[in-house]
Amino acid sequence: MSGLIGLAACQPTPPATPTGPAPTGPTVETPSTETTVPGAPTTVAPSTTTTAAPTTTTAAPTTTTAAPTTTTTPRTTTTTAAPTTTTTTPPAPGTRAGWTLVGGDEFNGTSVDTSKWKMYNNTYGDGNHELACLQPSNVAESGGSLKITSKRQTVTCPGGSVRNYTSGFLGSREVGKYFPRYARFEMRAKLPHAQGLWPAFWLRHKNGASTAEVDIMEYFHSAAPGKGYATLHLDGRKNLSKGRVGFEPSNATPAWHTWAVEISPDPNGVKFDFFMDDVKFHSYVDTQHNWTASADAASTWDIAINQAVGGDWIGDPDGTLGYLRGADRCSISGTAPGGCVTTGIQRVKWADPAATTYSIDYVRVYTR
Ligand SMILES: [Ca+2]
Repeated sequence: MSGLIGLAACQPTPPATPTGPAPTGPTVETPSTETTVPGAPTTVAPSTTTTAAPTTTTAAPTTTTAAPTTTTTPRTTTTTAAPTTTTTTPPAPGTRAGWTLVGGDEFNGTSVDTSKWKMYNNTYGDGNHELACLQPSNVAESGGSLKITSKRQTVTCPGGSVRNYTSGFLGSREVGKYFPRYARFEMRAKLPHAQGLWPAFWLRHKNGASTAEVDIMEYFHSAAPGKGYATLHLDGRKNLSKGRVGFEPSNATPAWHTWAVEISPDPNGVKFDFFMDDVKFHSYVDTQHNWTASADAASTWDIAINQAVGGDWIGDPDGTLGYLRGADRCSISGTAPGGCVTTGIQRVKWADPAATTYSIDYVRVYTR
């Protein structure tokens, strides 16, 4: 959740986030790497492929030979048995070969587990000029998933700021949940396609996001319709490395995709590998990593899951399509504010809550 704007210029004062700077937005520049995963974004991105076992039934030759006189050869029917079908039992949730599940949330309950997450009630994100008041009431857990729904409604947020939009944010640091430095962080989620909605899954260093931040998935619909970003901000080196990947057409009904980072020791430092649907689309080795010295290896990261509304990097949900008001420029290309390219950008559909909802099936943390 970081970007080009200097932190000093956009430090918010979130009541619930004493140590971390606000997410500071994306970049809309050409990313350092971009991976096209087969099938995306112009076709449905790869999902689980199930190959049905072939069922081969060879029709029996039916031979009836009339006897020359009164004897009839018995009717013979031969059926070749279908190949034996091997039924593979799906692995238990969270089972991953070579890894041990050490944390996360399946979100299969009926309310958010407040021993794992703090639901913000503030205007965290002011540093990016985001527009929403973040409220627990915009977060729900039901039907096997967590749902963060952004709404167009006017509320007075704690602190007195009146906002015309609401949304949700879950953080683990406020409840003391930190995770190992070297781990795999994975989410399965559906992302809404709309200008002004900015779903994200990211890690903040225990000493704050200004020390280190790992953006596992950010979706800037208006800047890169149908594509997700992974970005590193380490030791104050903003946008140190990033990659993006197409996950589905930007006018599609949102489908489930997995997003993950694997952080591992490397002979030259610390390695970050980013995956979408288990396809690696970005990798970077940080040879400096001063940030590793200032937190215990067993508890380096927190987890943040949120959906921002509006601001510098995603455009206003009800504003000019393709225009980033905060940055006063077009999100894709063109001449701001009225001549921006809008190809692939969808208008938010407030009347349909499903179209403004970021759904998360699970978050899992593994170590080797
Ligand atoms: Ca689930």
